[in-house]
Amino acid sequence: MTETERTFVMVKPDGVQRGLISDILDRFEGRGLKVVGAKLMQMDRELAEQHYGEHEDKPFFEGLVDFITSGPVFAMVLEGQDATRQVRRMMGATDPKEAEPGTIRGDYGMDLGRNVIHGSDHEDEGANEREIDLFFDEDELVEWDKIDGSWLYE
Ligand code: D4T
Repeated sequence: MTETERTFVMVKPDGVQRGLISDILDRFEGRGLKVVGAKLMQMDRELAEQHYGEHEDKPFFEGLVDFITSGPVFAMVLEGQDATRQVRRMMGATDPKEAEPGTIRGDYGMDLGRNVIHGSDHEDEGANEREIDLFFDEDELVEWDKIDGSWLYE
Protein backbone atom coordinates (compact mmCIF):
# COMPACT_ATOMS: atom_id res chain seq x y z
CA MET A 1 0.00 0.00 0.00
CA THR A 2 1.17 3.55 -0.72
CA GLU A 3 2.49 5.22 2.42
CA THR A 4 0.72 8.16 4.04
CA GLU A 5 3.28 10.90 4.56
CA ARG A 6 3.68 14.55 5.41
CA THR A 7 5.24 17.06 3.06
CA PHE A 8 6.39 20.65 3.44
CA VAL A 9 4.99 23.22 1.00
CA MET A 10 5.42 27.00 0.89
CA VAL A 11 3.81 29.77 -1.17
CA LYS A 12 6.72 32.10 -1.90
CA PRO A 13 6.58 35.93 -1.51
CA ASP A 14 5.52 36.41 -5.14
CA GLY A 15 2.55 34.05 -4.66
CA VAL A 16 1.53 35.75 -1.42
CA GLN A 17 1.80 39.25 -2.93
CA ARG A 18 -0.21 38.17 -5.96
CA GLY A 19 -3.04 36.83 -3.80
CA LEU A 20 -2.59 33.19 -4.76
CA ILE A 21 -2.67 31.55 -1.29
CA SER A 22 -6.35 30.64 -1.45
CA ASP A 23 -6.20 29.22 -4.99
CA ILE A 24 -3.16 27.13 -4.19
CA LEU A 25 -4.63 25.80 -0.94
CA ASP A 26 -7.88 25.08 -2.78
CA ARG A 27 -6.04 22.90 -5.30
CA PHE A 28 -4.38 20.86 -2.56
CA GLU A 29 -7.55 20.50 -0.48
CA GLY A 30 -9.59 19.63 -3.54
CA ARG A 31 -7.13 16.92 -4.41
CA GLY A 32 -7.67 15.39 -0.96
CA LEU A 33 -4.53 16.44 0.86
CA LYS A 34 -5.04 17.09 4.57
CA VAL A 35 -3.69 20.33 6.05
CA VAL A 36 -1.94 19.49 9.33
CA GLY A 37 -0.12 22.82 9.69
CA ALA A 38 -0.26 26.26 8.06
CA LYS A 39 1.03 29.75 8.85
CA LEU A 40 1.94 33.07 7.29
CA MET A 41 5.46 34.00 8.30
CA GLN A 42 8.39 36.24 7.47
CA MET A 43 11.61 34.29 6.83
CA ASP A 44 14.84 35.84 8.09
CA ARG A 45 18.14 35.44 6.25
CA GLU A 46 19.38 32.78 8.65
CA LEU A 47 16.38 30.54 7.98
CA ALA A 48 16.59 31.23 4.23
CA GLU A 49 20.30 30.35 4.11
CA GLN A 50 19.60 27.14 6.02
CA HIS A 51 16.66 26.21 3.83
CA TYR A 52 18.58 26.81 0.60
CA GLY A 53 21.93 25.57 1.99
CA GLU A 54 22.42 23.15 -0.91
CA HIS A 55 22.60 26.14 -3.27
CA GLU A 56 25.07 28.28 -1.30
CA ASP A 57 27.79 28.04 -3.96
CA LYS A 58 25.46 28.80 -6.86
CA PRO A 59 25.51 32.22 -8.57
CA PHE A 60 21.78 32.69 -7.92
CA PHE A 61 22.05 32.07 -4.15
CA GLU A 62 22.14 35.71 -2.93
CA GLY A 63 19.26 36.71 -5.19
CA LEU A 64 17.29 33.69 -4.02
CA VAL A 65 17.79 34.60 -0.35
CA ASP A 66 16.90 38.25 -1.08
CA PHE A 67 13.72 37.14 -2.84
CA ILE A 68 12.52 34.58 -0.31
CA THR A 69 13.00 37.07 2.57
CA SER A 70 11.43 39.99 0.66
CA GLY A 71 7.93 39.45 2.05
CA PRO A 72 5.78 36.92 3.87
CA VAL A 73 5.58 33.28 2.84
CA PHE A 74 2.71 30.89 3.54
CA ALA A 75 4.11 27.64 4.95
CA MET A 76 2.10 24.42 5.05
CA VAL A 77 2.41 20.81 6.06
CA LEU A 78 0.17 18.55 3.98
CA GLU A 79 -0.57 14.89 4.58
CA GLY A 80 -1.71 12.13 2.25
CA GLN A 81 -0.66 9.03 0.38
CA ASP A 82 2.43 9.74 -1.74
CA ALA A 83 1.96 13.41 -0.75
CA THR A 84 5.48 14.63 -1.56
CA ARG A 85 5.51 13.36 -5.11
CA GLN A 86 1.90 14.34 -5.79
CA VAL A 87 2.51 17.91 -4.58
CA ARG A 88 5.58 18.19 -6.82
CA ARG A 89 3.52 16.99 -9.79
CA MET A 90 0.87 19.61 -9.04
CA MET A 91 3.56 22.33 -8.75
CA GLY A 92 5.08 21.56 -12.16
CA ALA A 93 8.65 22.05 -13.37
CA THR A 94 10.97 24.37 -11.39
CA ASP A 95 11.11 26.79 -14.34
CA PRO A 96 7.54 28.02 -14.96
CA LYS A 97 8.38 28.40 -18.68
CA GLU A 98 8.76 24.63 -18.82
CA ALA A 99 5.88 23.80 -16.45
CA GLU A 100 2.81 22.25 -18.04
CA PRO A 101 -0.39 24.33 -18.13
CA GLY A 102 -2.63 23.02 -15.37
CA THR A 103 0.20 22.92 -12.87
CA ILE A 104 0.60 25.73 -10.33
CA ARG A 105 3.80 27.09 -11.88
CA GLY A 106 2.48 26.49 -15.39
CA ASP A 107 -0.64 28.50 -14.61
CA TYR A 108 0.84 31.27 -12.49
CA GLY A 109 4.54 31.67 -13.26
CA MET A 110 6.67 33.20 -16.00
CA ASP A 111 10.18 33.20 -14.59
CA LEU A 112 12.53 30.76 -12.79
CA GLY A 113 13.36 33.33 -10.10
CA ARG A 114 9.66 33.91 -9.35
CA ASN A 115 8.26 30.39 -9.38
CA VAL A 116 5.45 30.94 -6.83
CA ILE A 117 5.79 27.81 -4.72
CA HIS A 118 8.22 25.45 -3.02
CA GLY A 119 7.63 21.81 -2.12
CA SER A 120 10.01 19.29 -0.57
CA ASP A 121 11.94 17.27 -3.11
CA HIS A 122 10.70 13.66 -3.18
CA GLU A 123 14.06 12.52 -4.57
CA ASP A 124 15.93 14.01 -1.60
CA GLU A 125 15.65 11.42 1.18
CA GLY A 126 14.58 13.06 4.45
CA ALA A 127 13.90 16.49 2.91
CA ASN A 128 10.34 16.48 4.24
CA GLU A 129 11.23 15.85 7.87
CA ARG A 130 14.15 18.30 7.68
CA GLU A 131 12.05 21.12 6.24
CA ILE A 132 9.03 20.49 8.49
CA ASP A 133 11.39 20.64 11.51
CA LEU A 134 13.00 23.81 10.20
CA PHE A 135 9.72 25.70 9.75
CA PHE A 136 7.32 24.26 12.33
CA ASP A 137 7.37 23.52 16.04
CA GLU A 138 5.81 20.19 17.03
CA ASP A 139 2.86 21.95 18.73
CA GLU A 140 2.01 23.79 15.50
CA LEU A 141 1.10 20.52 13.79
CA VAL A 142 -2.32 19.00 14.39
CA GLU A 143 -3.12 15.32 14.11
CA TRP A 144 -6.76 14.89 13.11
CA ASP A 145 -9.11 12.54 11.28
CA LYS A 146 -10.62 13.86 8.08
CA ILE A 147 -14.15 12.55 7.52
CA ASP A 148 -13.68 11.89 3.81
CA GLY A 149 -10.80 9.47 4.32
CA SER A 150 -12.70 6.38 3.19
CA TRP A 151 -14.07 8.31 0.18
CA LEU A 152 -10.61 9.32 -0.98
CA TYR A 153 -8.77 6.08 -0.45
CA GLU A 154 -9.92 2.54 -1.14
P1 D4T B 1 12.20 25.07 -4.80
O1 D4T B 1 13.30 24.57 -3.90
O2 D4T B 1 12.03 26.54 -4.76
O3 D4T B 1 10.94 24.32 -4.63
O4 D4T B 1 12.61 24.70 -6.24
P2 D4T B 1 12.96 23.32 -6.81
O5 D4T B 1 13.24 22.32 -5.73
O6 D4T B 1 11.90 22.97 -7.79
O7 D4T B 1 14.29 23.71 -7.53
P3 D4T B 1 15.76 23.97 -7.01
O8 D4T B 1 15.96 23.44 -5.62
O9 D4T B 1 16.66 23.50 -8.10
O10 D4T B 1 15.86 25.55 -6.97
C1 D4T B 1 15.61 26.29 -5.82
C2 D4T B 1 15.08 27.66 -6.19
O11 D4T B 1 16.09 28.46 -6.79
C3 D4T B 1 15.56 29.23 -7.84
N1 D4T B 1 16.53 29.19 -8.94
C4 D4T B 1 16.97 27.98 -9.36
C5 D4T B 1 16.95 30.37 -9.48
O12 D4T B 1 16.52 31.46 -9.07
N2 D4T B 1 17.86 30.32 -10.50
C6 D4T B 1 18.35 29.13 -10.99
O13 D4T B 1 19.18 29.14 -11.93
C7 D4T B 1 17.88 27.91 -10.40
C8 D4T B 1 18.36 26.56 -10.90
C9 D4T B 1 14.28 28.60 -8.14
C10 D4T B 1 14.04 27.65 -7.22
